[in-house]
Amino acid sequence: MADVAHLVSQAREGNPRAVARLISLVEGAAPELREVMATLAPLSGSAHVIGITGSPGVGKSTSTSALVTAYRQRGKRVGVLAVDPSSPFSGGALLGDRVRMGEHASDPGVYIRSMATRGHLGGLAWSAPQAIRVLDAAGCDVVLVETVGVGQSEVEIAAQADTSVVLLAPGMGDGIQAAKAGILEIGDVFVVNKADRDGADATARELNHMLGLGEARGPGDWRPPIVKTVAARGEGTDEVVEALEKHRAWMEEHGVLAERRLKRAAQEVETIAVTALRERIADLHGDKRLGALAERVAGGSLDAYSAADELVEGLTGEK
Ligand SMILES: Nc1nc2c(ncn2[C@@H]2O[C@H](COP(=O)(O)OP(=O)(O)OP(=O)(O)O)[C@@H](O)[C@H]2O)c(=O)[nH]1
Ligand SMILES: [Mg+2]
Repeated sequence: MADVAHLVSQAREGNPRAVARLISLVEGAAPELREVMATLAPLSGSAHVIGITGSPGVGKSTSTSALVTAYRQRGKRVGVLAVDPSSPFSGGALLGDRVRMGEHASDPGVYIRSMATRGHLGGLAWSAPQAIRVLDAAGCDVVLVETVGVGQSEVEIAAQADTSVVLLAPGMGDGIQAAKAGILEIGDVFVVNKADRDGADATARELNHMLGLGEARGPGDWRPPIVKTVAARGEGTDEVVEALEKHRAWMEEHGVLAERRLKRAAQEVETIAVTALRERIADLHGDKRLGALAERVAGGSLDAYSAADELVEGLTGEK
């Protein structure tokens, strides 16, 4: 068994191996998981969690890397979590990310970690928040969560983040795609990357138009800004950081940050509880209680609903 208290204090001192070890423990649902989470609970909550999402190849990793540079210049410690819902591989950085994040590999103020969620019990909803909490407790001021994918995984990531950045690029038919996938609703900040290519202005205009078509905003409501970037050259990155800081300030001013985190906590507790219940229910085959109830239902002395109620009570009443 790992010495959790020792690992946590090392992680808070900035030891990258301790951080990596803690993430492995929570990700692999190790026996130490509960102790790790209990130790981290009072230590987390100060990081700004930023989700970065968008279609494959739009420039998420390049933008993430540029953001890391910008935040490091501002003296912030940064955690990066690259989540790939389609990959069964975890641990090291993905090959492409390793290349694009390479310049940060030796920076002690940056932690980079990739995470696969396929085949994970509870998937993204279960594993990402716990890894985020490790990075937060380890003293990261900013945690960038990059996720590739469409639809559900993007929406799930948005639910984990304080601020969601949606990336688009010109000439990918992204505008229409975004509207379809419900991405317009999750974006707090929109970035049109690859602005060195033709069509960036048109994409930004189209997006602006679509955002404007949404329901009327009241005074004090957040109007998601659209920032054009050339992430490959770091152009526009300062404006993105500015938009992110503004969004955080706006959330704090309007109580939205607390609201989002409360919602997230409720969802996390629910996911863990449902997973635990599902595990117990999956264990029921051959369970004596089920057998006895089944006999009564088959014999007509008990209806199936009452039997199910009894069974659920039996499952939740014990520890
Ligand atoms: N022209 C141009 N190319 C860019 C820019 N930013 C990124 N690219 C290139 O676009 C390609 C994809 O960039 P990535 O950062 O890997 O994109 P991604 O969204 O992380 O890709 P996946 O993780 O595979 O979904 C790479 O070849 C980048 O060099 C940009 O601003 N302009
Ligand atoms: Mg990437």
